[in-house]
Amino acid sequence: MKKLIVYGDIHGCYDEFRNLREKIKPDTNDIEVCVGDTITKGKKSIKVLNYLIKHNIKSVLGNHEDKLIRYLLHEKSNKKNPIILNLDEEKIVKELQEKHIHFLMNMPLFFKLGNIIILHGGIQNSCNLNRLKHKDKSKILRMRYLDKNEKFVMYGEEDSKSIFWADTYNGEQGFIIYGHQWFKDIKVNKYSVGIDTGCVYDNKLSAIILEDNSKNNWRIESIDKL
Ligand SMILES: [Mn+2]
Repeated sequence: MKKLIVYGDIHGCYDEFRNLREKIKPDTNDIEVCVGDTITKGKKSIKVLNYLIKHNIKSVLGNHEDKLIRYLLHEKSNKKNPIILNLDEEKIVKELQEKHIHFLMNMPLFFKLGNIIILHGGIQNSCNLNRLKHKDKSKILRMRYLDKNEKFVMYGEEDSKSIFWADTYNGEQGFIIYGHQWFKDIKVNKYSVGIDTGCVYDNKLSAIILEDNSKNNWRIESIDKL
């Protein structure tokens, strides 16, 4: 039986990622995908990229990969780069080889397998993945909270009336597996599962394993932060 294995935000936590994958023991015909934010914050971002490339593990785009890609694209122009990197990001950019850049630049915004969708942040009910508007990309990468009119709330501007996107998602685009917002334990809703369990914030790294690509038959494996 073929499995779909989706890993939560790795954020450079290479050792935990390897341990988690060795615990799951994927078969050669299983499909493995990351929810994005594979790099930055943790100490071993380049090692994570090397491992993903070597083992043919895919990833959708996260906001942290997106930032580095936008930085690299600006560097090619003659104008002053508007993207400001922190020290960790600067170090990563210096160590990036051609194969890493190719891997990052080819990360899709979402990955669809039947009725299952893997994306980094979240989605509004008004959004159609087959007809994306200009601003949808940035929102899909960064979505956490919506206001009472289901409009995007900027990071840090949420209040007691804000609604986490997955708590109001109607399932119309499919069953969504996502990361970006971390929880102590995975967040399960009727039409979604959030699998970022904050490894880089000293909690744990989790993966969801779906048998036969079915949203009705899944389990979680986790590894605590070392
Ligand atoms: Mn993120």
